[in-house]
Formats: sequence, structure tokens, C-alpha cells
Amino acid sequence: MRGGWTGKVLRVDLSRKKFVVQDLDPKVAVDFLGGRGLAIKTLWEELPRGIDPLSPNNLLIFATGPLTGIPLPSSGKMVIAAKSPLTGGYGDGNIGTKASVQLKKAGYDAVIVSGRADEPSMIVIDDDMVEVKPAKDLWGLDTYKAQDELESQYGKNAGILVIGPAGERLVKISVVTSEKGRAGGRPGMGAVMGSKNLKALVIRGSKDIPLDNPKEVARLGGEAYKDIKSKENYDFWVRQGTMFTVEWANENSALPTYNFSEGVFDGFDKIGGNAMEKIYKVAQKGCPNCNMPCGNITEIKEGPYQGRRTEVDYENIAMNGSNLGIDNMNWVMTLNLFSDEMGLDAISMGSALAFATEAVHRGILSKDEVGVDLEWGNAPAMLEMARKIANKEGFGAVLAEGVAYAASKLGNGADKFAMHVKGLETSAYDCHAYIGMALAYGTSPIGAHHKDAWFISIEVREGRGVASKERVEKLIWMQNVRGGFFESAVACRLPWIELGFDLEWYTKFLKAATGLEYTWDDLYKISNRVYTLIRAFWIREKGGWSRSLDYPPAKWFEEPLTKGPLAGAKLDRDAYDRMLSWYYELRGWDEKGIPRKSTLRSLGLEEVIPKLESIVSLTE
Ligand code: PTT
Ligand code: SF4
Repeated sequence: MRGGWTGKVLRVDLSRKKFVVQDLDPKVAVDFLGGRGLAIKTLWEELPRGIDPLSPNNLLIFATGPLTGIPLPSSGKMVIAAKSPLTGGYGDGNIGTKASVQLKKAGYDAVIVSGRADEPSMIVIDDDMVEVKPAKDLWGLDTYKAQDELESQYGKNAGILVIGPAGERLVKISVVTSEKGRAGGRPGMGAVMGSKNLKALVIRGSKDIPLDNPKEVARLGGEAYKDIKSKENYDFWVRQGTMFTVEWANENSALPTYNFSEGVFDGFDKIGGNAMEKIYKVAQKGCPNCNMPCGNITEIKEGPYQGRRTEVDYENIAMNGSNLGIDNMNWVMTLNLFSDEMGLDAISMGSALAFATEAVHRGILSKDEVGVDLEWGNAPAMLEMARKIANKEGFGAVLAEGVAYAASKLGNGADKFAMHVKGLETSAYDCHAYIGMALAYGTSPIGAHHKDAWFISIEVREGRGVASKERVEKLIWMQNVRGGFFESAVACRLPWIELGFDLEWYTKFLKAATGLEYTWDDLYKISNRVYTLIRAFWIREKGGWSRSLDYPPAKWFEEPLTKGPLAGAKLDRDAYDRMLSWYYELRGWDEKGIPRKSTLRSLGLEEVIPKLESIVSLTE
């Protein structure tokens, strides 16, 4: 390998406290790039079918890609992947952290963790020295305290990944965190880490990342950073980051409100980007190698966390603000900080709290049963309920399994307002009026996450309510760029999305780093390969497939918006079904959503055919 990749993968077996360094198969690198691609290839090949995701058999993968860590824009990201305990399918998340850069500098493209330590432990990687160390003193600490403790031992430049008490207790909506305010792995990656008795990874590297043409990387990097800074929207982006989306979503009737019952919220401006910037923001933070930092550090001015600082993003604020009927920003920030400290996914936590509140309103659940006065807007009660989730206490233990499980426990039609796809809670875009975004959630390869396709942006720009094949083609293009390319090359997608940084830069970056001349057609093929292999993994783990697994929540079809300019809007089932059929056709999957043999062959995945054929019948 000429550069970009280090060509090495570190394997750590926690059960035996042993590690081994393996070569990265160059063909896998070229055909799957890294990150999500490498993760799904590994999980498909190595994970025994049907394993319990919280058993030592699961593999927890921390994977970079050929662009990660090198001095090019926003390259400080990492993918964390495993079989998900929340969904039972493929799960991953993307985190911006020094750990990604340090890992490459230590000489590894990925760390693959197997087994389970017999006591709370951490993995310390110092270039070629790898140790599994006891971490009893860290166990039980929240993620902020654990981060502080590890920084004091290993220095501020060390890459640190930690779980909080939620991950330790195997709460299925828990994430892996870094640097107080970065979080990744929504589909329960924190619980997988907890199940391995692994509190933290500490990574320090001192090597040069191999590059095919270092001079060209430096030249391109210089130009690209300049280009990003010259973009029209740059200043506003750095001031507000993702937080401007609160106002934007409200204006477009997409701000999740009262458990996604409405798309507009009366108090939106109190929790929006403008209020954040003027009243609460005190500092700015970014991921490594990024010159458009979007981390908004804010200060909580009242309530139990008065004086504390927290990093806010749109998703967290919408899910724990309007979606819970809370318009007091101090309390929304409090919930945000709580989720970070505990290592709970802020999106799923907001969804679980909203689900329980709606269940109380519908008379399916009583306040006595939950032991908390759950009411829209009652922020202290929401915080109390969140505590119960993190501690798996009372009804909190049910919500800790995710809203799909909670709905199955409650029965009485609760599944109609459990806002998830495939078990992963929907992120913060109401889809009553956005059929394309609903399809993006429905077909996202990890469950209802916007990361693969923020399709609502196209619907707002080019018109709502269009259920055409062209739109589905665009959706697949978007998924391939975001969920295929960015998740596998592993770089932040926001320069492209938010500032219009041209995609053509990335083929140049790849050439300078790896020496390989990828075209965008090559990269789309890699994305198709990754998506199709992920689909094969789901089918294998679920023992079959049904179209219903690719459907958004029933509420959006059945209960129209009642407020705002789009009152009356709801999704149309026939139109959704048509779009889903086009989606399958364009991906080369059959009418049930199962990849065709011809597709598997054309993507170089023929070895998948016999395995899948032993589970479902495949069409040519
Ligand atoms: C991501 C999801 C998101 S997406 C947000 S806010 W967003 C939530 N953040 C959480 C958080 O914070 N704390 C917490 N306890 N839970 C949280 N859950 C939610 O997790 C994030 C940025 C953002 S901010 C986005 S859109 C972009 N996401 C990228 C992506 O997915 N891929 C990629 N190549 N580049 C991306 N760039 C942007 O990164 P998940 P981060 Mg996150 C505190 O992890 O599992 O992917 O879910 O990673 O470092 O915090 O950066 O409005
Ligand atoms: Fe990180 Fe934001 Fe920069 Fe992306 S734009 S690399 S999320 S700071």
C-alpha cells in the first residue's frame, strides 16, 4: 500500500488479555476503503450468525479510513461499529475525536476488540505498546470525570474514548463519548463496550501517517482549507453550527414536537440557534483537522446544573426541547449535559421520554407506574425519568431497551407512536410532510438516523410531496455519498453539506493520499457494495426480511399535523410503497428488499450468495 492506509489492524482479545497486529488485506482496503466498509466486511465474515450483541462474541470495531487523520479538511473522525443490541442488526456511529488521528499515528487503521475482560478494564495503545489495564477506579465515573482522570494520566493530547454509567449498565441507547461533548454509536455501541467490561480506550501515536504524495497532500490541504474559509456561509456556520436548524425546521414544519405529533413549536425561538448564540454561547470547539469548528459550548444559567458548560447540537436540543414540550433552554441544556455525562444517546433519550409522556397522555401508562409526573414541558420530571433510564430503575429499565421494546411491553397500540425504524429511534426531523425523508429513515442501514441522507433539505429546496422515481434516485445518490463514501473514507461530511465544499476535492485527496485514481463512479460502486452487504447482514441476523422493516413509524401515516402552515399533512402509504419498490429496484434488490444474485455478483459479493440462500430464496 502506498499511503492513506497504515496497512495494519490491531486486534485486542479482552478475554485473554492478548493483542495481535495483522496486515490489512489490500484488496479489502481498495474495495471497501475503511470505516463502515471495513466494519461490515469484518462483521459479515467473522461474526457467528445470531450471536447475542452483548456477549463476548460480538466484535467492537473502531475504524478509520484512508483520509482520516491526514492534514486535510475535517478528517478527524472515526466509525464505531458492532452488531447492535438495540436493533439486532448492523450498528455504527461516527465520532469526531483526537483518538482517530492518534490511532492512525500509532500505526493502525482500526482496532477490533473481542471477548470480555474479567474486570473493568481499559485498553492503552502507545504506538507499538498495547496493554489491557485494570480500570476499577474509573468504573462508575461519568464520562466527564473519566475524561478528566485519563487526561491527567495520559496528557491532553491523548485520544480518549469512554463510556458512561449507562454503557456500563448495558442501557441499549448508550453511546461512546470523547472529549466531553462528542458522542458516537447511537445503536447501543456504549452498551457493547460495557458488555466487554471496557471503560475506555486511550491512544497515543507518534508516527507519520504514510502518504503516497505528502507534498501534494500539503498543497491540496492548504488550498482546500482556504476554499472552506472563503465560503459565503462560513461565518454564520462557525457562530451557530447545526443549531440554526431549530429555526429552519420550525419554519418548514419539521421540528419534532410532542413526540413527533407536530412540526412547529411555539417556543422554538427560545431554544434556537439565535438564542443559543446571543445568550448562552461561551466558547467554540471543533474536531481535529477542522477549520470550520461547529462545537457550540454553552453555559447553563439556572437549574441543578447552573454554571456548568455543555456542547449543543441541533438534534439534541430538538429531541430534548420541542419534542418534550420544553421551551426553557437552561433545562434543555441540562438534559443535554446529563445525556453526555451518562453516555446516553441524546436523540434516543429524548425519544424515550417523549414516548413515555405520550403513553401517559393516552392512558396506556399511569404516572404512578412511572413514579414521575411526566407532562409535556415538565423538565424536572423529564430529568428524573432520564435518571431512571440511566440507572435502569423502575419503568426506566423498560425505556433503557429503546422505544420499540417499550411499545411491545405496553401493547394497547403503543407501537403506533413508538418513533423508530428497525428499533433505532428517529432523529430530529418530523416527516408528516416529507415522504423522501421518511424513506431516508426507512432505508437507512442502521435504523432511523439522518446520517445517511438528510433528504429533507432537497424536499425543502425542490418541493415537498413529490413521490417520483427521480427523487428515489437522488436519495440513493445522497446515501452513497454520505453513508457510503464519507463513512468509509472517514471524514466529516459537513464541509460539503453545509458550506458547499465541492465533492471533486475528495477524489484528488484520495489520489494524493493513496496513489489510487478513484472516480466518483468507483466510489458509488463501493457505496453500493457497502449498502448491499449491510442489507445481507441484517437479513442473516433477522433470519429473513419483510418490507415492513423498511417503514417509518405509523404515526406519520395515520395522525396528521394539526398546527402550522402544513396542518393536515400526513404520509400516503401507497406513495411510500411505490417509492420503496423503486428504491429496491434501483439498488438491485427484489420486491421484498433482498439483494438479487446478479447484484451480489456485480458488486463482487458472490461469496455472500450461499449464506443468504440458506436463509431466504434469492432471485436472479
Ligand atoms: C450522531 C448523532 C448526532 S448527529 C447528534 S447531534 W448532529 C447527537 N449527538 C449526541 C451528543 O452530542 N451527545 C449524546 N449524548 N448523544 C448524541 N446523540 C446524537 O448523535 C457530530 C457532528 C454532527 S452533530 C453531525 S450531524 C455530523 N455527523 C456526521 C456523521 O454521522 N458522519 C460523518 N462522516 N460526519 C459527520 N459530521 C457531523 O458530526 P452518531 P460528533 Mg456523533 C454531544 O455519533 O452515532 O453517528 O450519531 O459525532 O463527533 O459528536 O459530531 O446535529
Ligand atoms: Fe467536527 Fe463540526 Fe468540523 Fe465536522 S464541521 S469536523 S463535526 S467540528
